[in-house]
Amino acid sequence: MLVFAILPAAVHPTAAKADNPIVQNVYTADPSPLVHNGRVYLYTGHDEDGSTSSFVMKDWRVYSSADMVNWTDHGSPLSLNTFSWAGANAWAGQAIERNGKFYWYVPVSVRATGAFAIGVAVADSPTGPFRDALGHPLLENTEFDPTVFIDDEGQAYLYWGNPNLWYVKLNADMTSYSGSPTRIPLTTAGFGTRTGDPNRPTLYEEGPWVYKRNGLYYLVYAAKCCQEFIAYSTAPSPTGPWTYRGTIMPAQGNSFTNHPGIVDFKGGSYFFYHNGALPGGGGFTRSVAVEKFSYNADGSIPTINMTST
Ligand code: FUB
Repeated sequence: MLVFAILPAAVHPTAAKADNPIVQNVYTADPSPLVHNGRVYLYTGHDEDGSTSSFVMKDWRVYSSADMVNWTDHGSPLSLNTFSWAGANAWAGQAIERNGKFYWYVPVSVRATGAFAIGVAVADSPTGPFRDALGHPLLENTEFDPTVFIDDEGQAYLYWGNPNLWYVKLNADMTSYSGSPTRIPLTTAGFGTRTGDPNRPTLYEEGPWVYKRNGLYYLVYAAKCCQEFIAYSTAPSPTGPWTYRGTIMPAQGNSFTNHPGIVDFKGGSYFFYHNGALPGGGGFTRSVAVEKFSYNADGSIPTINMTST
């Protein structure tokens, strides 16, 4: 049975106070926070109730907060139905704002082939409604988990991938790209050492999240399935070279995946992740949570533990 702590904004304009997990009336996964106009918008995936042996994900959801305590539910402004070419698997995406428009990059399976592709939806508001920006996939290379980052001079980058890690430069329209996708070298210096799997010598697994802080580029990701922990690497440029920096969140809780998102908001730094902490929760019925943290003086990220598992 689920606990109803966050109430639909349309029904209850005054949102309820939320502890971890942030969302307690549906299962949510793969958090992607965005700070805009004094609010944090939290974009999530949605695990269907009762999934016990595979991901059953058909839509994405949006929540927002002005204080990181009270959250408003904005419903589901994006689903597989938004993309006429999509078949299944509304997996982990990220939304970003540019020039007053909101672009939401999401991985889905192409109905005709079953292979993963990355689509992009666009809206005039952070809460939608979102429409398919292209009418076809932005990228088709069978891998998933897009993250998007716009550098100071305006160049946008899209990163994604499992088992590889890719990036491509997006054009200013945010719905096309230049050149071919580049595979980031997964070296042990860059992404740590994994033992026991000759096909995957480094810790990188999936779920990249890229941002810049004080001139340093951070790449945070889910490491070493399964059970995943969250690790990070840093670089002097958005294209590397990456240096492995260690664990942020150890493998904890009862979800075999985890998925990071980090923002600074109103003077604090916040680490979003997921676990299976709700009643009935587990690897396919996950819940998004958040922890406040402070960077160390040298810019490194401290160990962050889950406060509810
Ligand atoms: O939610 C489905 C998949 O599980 C995501 O794409 C991965 O990042 C993992 O969280």
